[in-house]
Amino acid sequence: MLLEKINSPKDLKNFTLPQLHELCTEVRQRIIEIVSQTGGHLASSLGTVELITALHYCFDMPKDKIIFDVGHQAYAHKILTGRNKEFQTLRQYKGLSGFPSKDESDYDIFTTGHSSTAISLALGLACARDYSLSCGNGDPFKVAAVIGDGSLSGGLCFEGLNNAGHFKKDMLVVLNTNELSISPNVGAISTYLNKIISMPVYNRFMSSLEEFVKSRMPKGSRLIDIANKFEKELKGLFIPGMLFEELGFRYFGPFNGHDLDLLIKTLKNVINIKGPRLVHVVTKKGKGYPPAETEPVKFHGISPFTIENGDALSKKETGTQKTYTQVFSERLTELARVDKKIVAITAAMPEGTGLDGFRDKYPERFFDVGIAEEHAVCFAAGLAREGLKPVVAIYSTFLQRAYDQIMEEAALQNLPVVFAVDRAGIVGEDGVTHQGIFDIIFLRSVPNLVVMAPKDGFEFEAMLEFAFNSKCPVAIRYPRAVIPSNPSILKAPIELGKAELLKEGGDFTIIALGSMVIPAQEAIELLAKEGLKGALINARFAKPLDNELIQKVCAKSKFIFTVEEGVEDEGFGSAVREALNRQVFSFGLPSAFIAHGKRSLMLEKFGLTAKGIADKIRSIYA
Ligand SMILES: Cc1ncc(C[n+]2csc(CCOP(=O)(O)OP(=O)(O)O)c2C)c(N)n1
Repeated sequence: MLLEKINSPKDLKNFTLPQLHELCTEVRQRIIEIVSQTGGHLASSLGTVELITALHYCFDMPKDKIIFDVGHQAYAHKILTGRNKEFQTLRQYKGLSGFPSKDESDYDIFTTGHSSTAISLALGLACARDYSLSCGNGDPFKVAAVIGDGSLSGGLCFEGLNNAGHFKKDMLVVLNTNELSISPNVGAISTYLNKIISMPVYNRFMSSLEEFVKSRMPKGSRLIDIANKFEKELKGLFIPGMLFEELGFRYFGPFNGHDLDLLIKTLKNVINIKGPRLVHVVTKKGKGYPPAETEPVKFHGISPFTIENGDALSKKETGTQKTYTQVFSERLTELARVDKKIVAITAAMPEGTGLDGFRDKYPERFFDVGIAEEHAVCFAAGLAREGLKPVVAIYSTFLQRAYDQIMEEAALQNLPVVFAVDRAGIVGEDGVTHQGIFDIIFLRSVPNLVVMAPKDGFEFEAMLEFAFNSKCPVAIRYPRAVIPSNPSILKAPIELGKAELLKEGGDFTIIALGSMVIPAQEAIELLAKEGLKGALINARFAKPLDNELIQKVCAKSKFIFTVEEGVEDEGFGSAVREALNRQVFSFGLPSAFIAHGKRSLMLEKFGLTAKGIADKIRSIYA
């Protein structure tokens, strides 16, 4: 096995081209083997094996710096940078992260996971390098950003490109196009890239022209100047808009991103050219594993599967119970059948958010805006201003990006935009960049915005209906989990700012939010067996709080506890403490970046289970 000889990318440099080909085959097999056991971003990582091998062959990492946008496509990078042995721990608790992680390796320049950041990060590195060099410090190094066509739909990329073209620093952008984001890529830029890809004539023609002129004409010949001018004119003719060239980049491509020899030859040449350069490669998502090539959307992020046929290994985890996302998907589609004003928006996540069902039923009322959360919220505000009822479904972690738009365009205008905040809480294997644990904190500071969290499926459906009938922006946060199988039998209708008293009386009161209501209920049952009697309030609203009920119930309690699946500092517990102006013990997650691991395991670790909550309460009594 050649792979066993690789301890760092330096070892690649001694390989012959045929050996590098063999290495790519081994890397690809290793990725398939391990991801079939751990789950992960298979299709994207299979698509970049040759590209990453070529980059490591031509660059001198870690002195040179390569940043992978999002980082979900970088498994080959992990394998080639000394992490092959640990690769089997991918995405497991205390194992390798599924994304680049600065704490894991010197070869991971940044911890990444949110898209469209690589160009700006690379430009920052390039500017810092040049400044240091101008002060007589540091060594020169090369900088590259590797970015997919999906990620290029994010506005941040264009802020980076705009700036990079202006600063004219030496840096390389490698644009990897495969016509897919998670699902088919959308937008005018995507259409533009596809046009370039379908015009291979241009590049072949240009390189033949260049070779012809250089080989036949004496150096400095006026003909070379004329040819250069001619090249510019031709580009204008053949590449619509010449987008990247006009932005100040030298454009090279499109190249077959699986042709290792061509990639190495191209990168070797392009690396030494000055200024901002963009190499455009075309790859196939899932390359080399037929089930992933055929179904790249399914294999973008996949749970453990059988290698022979690509079938999921087991449905044990979810059984027959529905997830919150499924309930959202079904209920929304049903509500939209009756209410024709309901429209739905996703930022490139139709499958993940469950909006694919809505898309298939009501394509004219569905909008995939690309990986553009800020735009998604602004766009929703525009729709709401004209009387439609938009729901924007975005994962909690990605909603962070749209904070200003929630504040200015939705809340300040008091527009009835519904925010379906999926993956709120511990997300599990995706880990540190994807935890949805900050939304209660950042949403509770937004005036006019109502923030809710359901404890079960019934409540979730009722909250959705309530949200669409509201006159203000409403956020509903819900976890990456199945609906609890033992919902409360109480089914009070949803009223603005009204909590639900699930259990009266007792020595203490727990006020629980959303996913923590059922564990709190079970904790109360556990403690009751030991003679500790407590009341339970299902808060329903993180904002506005039901001050009246909370004050009334807590007045009789010795101890008050809050439980939330979010960061406890400044979160829901703090809101209750502020409202009561007395001691409140809040249980939640630490104010920290929490690494990957199964959701159930992490909840247990942080004491957010029935037993954990009971233990915490017992310790306060002790
Ligand atoms: C801000 C943000 N929104 C959404 C996502 C979820 N996401 C991860 S990868 C991806 C698609 C990326 O597509 P592309 O860059 O083309 O890479 P490919 O997987 O096709 O290789 C999306 C939407 C994210 N990581 N960051």
